[in-house]
Amino acid sequence: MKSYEFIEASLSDGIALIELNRPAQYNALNRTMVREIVDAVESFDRNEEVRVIVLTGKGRAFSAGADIDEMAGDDPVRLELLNQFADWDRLSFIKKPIIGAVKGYVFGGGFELALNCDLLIAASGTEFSFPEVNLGVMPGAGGTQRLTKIVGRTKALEWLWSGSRIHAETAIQHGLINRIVSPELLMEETMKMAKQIAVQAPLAIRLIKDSVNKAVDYSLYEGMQYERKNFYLLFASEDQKEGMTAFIEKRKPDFKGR
Ligand code: CO8
Repeated sequence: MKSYEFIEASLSDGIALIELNRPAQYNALNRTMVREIVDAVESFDRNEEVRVIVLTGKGRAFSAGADIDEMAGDDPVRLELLNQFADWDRLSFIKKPIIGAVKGYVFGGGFELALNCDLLIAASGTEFSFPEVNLGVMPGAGGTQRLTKIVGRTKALEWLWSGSRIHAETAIQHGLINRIVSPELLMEETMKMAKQIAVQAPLAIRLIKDSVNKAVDYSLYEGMQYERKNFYLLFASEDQKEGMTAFIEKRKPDFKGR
């Protein structure tokens, strides 16, 4: 397994684990760290052994956001030339499921990273916030867009303008997260969910993600046409034959991802 400076990556039983590893700074995201996260996610996405990717943070927080020390001296020309968001954009092309296991602070860029996960499990006590407004700026890695698409314009504006902390209980009411669990059980419950997905037919899991993501941007008609093509495509897979044969033969299917 490749080693990184600011994250740890490991793989066990088809489940890849990426841990943000800058706990003394609450996993504040510097640019190298973001590049490492994207590199690890992409290599797991290409690795045939991997069925699900889990993203979490070491220490007390998921992430307190972008590294303020690193960006405090930035100017627009430097930002344009750096083109740092090109790294973030690559996360939108990941085909496999990403489950975020979050706790403590999920702030700013850390919140944006969480919004790039497909499913989120939060430890009780987790707080989400876009505090950029307190620093005289705003989210830049998709926060205004992704948050609005999930919670709607009214709540998004309230949260983004106030910079206030949103508790896990509020986050779940607004569909931001899937589950709240006690902090001690965060990884156990996350792995349980990851395993449930990992045993399903990988191509079906992949094309479901692809189709659901299209629902966010497409009209209903375009989305339905897109879904249909993916449905037809799965009938070209060995796993469709295996899944339906296993049902008829009253046994468990053994999916291969082909
Ligand atoms: N950047 C850099 N260092 C940080 C950050 C951060 N975002 N957050 C915490 N740290 C560091 C502190 O400087 C401190 O370091 P040191 O011990 O060397 O002084 C250490 O982590 C511990 O922090 P605190 O002493 O402040 O700990 P507290 O428990 O008192 O407070 C908080 C914890 C509430 C999380 C507090 O640290 C805080 O408010 N942090 C800043 C949160 C914030 O404003 N985040 C938004 C940043 S802007 C952003 O994310 C823009 C996204 C743009 C695109 C994404 C590109 C990556």
